[in-house]
Amino acid sequence: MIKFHKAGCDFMNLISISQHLHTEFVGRDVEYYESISSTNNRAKEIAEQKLEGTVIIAEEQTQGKGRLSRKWVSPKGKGLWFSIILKPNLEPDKVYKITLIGAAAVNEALKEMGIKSSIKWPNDIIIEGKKVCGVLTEMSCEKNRVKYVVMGIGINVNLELEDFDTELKKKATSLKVMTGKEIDRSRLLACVLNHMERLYIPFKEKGILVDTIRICKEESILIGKEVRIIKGDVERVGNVIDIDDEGQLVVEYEDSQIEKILSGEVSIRGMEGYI
Ligand code: BT5
Repeated sequence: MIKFHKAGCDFMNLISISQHLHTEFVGRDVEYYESISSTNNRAKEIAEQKLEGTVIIAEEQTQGKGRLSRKWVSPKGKGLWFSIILKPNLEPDKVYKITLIGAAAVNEALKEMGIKSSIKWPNDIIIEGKKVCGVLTEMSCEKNRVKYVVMGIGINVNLELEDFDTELKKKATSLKVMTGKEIDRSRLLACVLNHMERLYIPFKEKGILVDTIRICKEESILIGKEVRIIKGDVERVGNVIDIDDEGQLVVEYEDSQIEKILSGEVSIRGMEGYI
């Protein structure tokens, strides 16, 4: 059973979501909007009153956001713009691991739907060098414990290239553009939620992240590549040699120094263009 709070109506189809959803708690309470500023913001407003696994989803976001207050383009009826409320018993400095669970879940869901993609640690899903999905994890904490985490996921499902401005066209794409086919958003949503819960439960219950890390490594677009790491004003070039068991990116610099990087601390660009 899914509890569906619906304002307005569109083809985001409850029956189709239910048919494909196999979760215990993720996506069992869904708040749906035709238009909203940002599903992450709405999720944060209601997180304390809601059960873990509640999903906020919108056809359109007028102020969709990325990390560091960047803008996330979220046009109407073409994407999956949603947020999941989570309540892990966790220290705030471990929350970065939840972003990796989100990225791994999306990658697995795309694979299940026959679409080959890669993970650009920590929060992007890439197809042929272009971004089709981003994950934004936000949290509220008290006394060094997490009160709630909001995991926001944006997937460019049926967007056309014209939905992106000239700058974004160079680095963003959609599943429809890449596959030439319209994708069933309801099925893809259910698929992401299924994988998300499968990967999240062992982490929540026992801190186990093995499957998530395996997926992030196997599907990594960064391991073995030379990258530029930007931290504030400082930029360094290094080689990505691994993602460790804690989900940190392991980078070796030209002077053989090795650094482990936590998600959220850095921006990474490929040597040529974006990836
Ligand atoms: C992200 O940030 O990739 C996280 C995006 C999270 C979006 C979801 S949608 C549901 C939920 N509610 C929200 O308000 N947000 C979350 P970041 O790594 O900082 O990447 C942001 C950058 O990606 C922007 O600066 C643009 O360059 C680019 N970008 C913007 N919109 C895009 C899109 N639709 N597809 C691909 N790239 C985009």
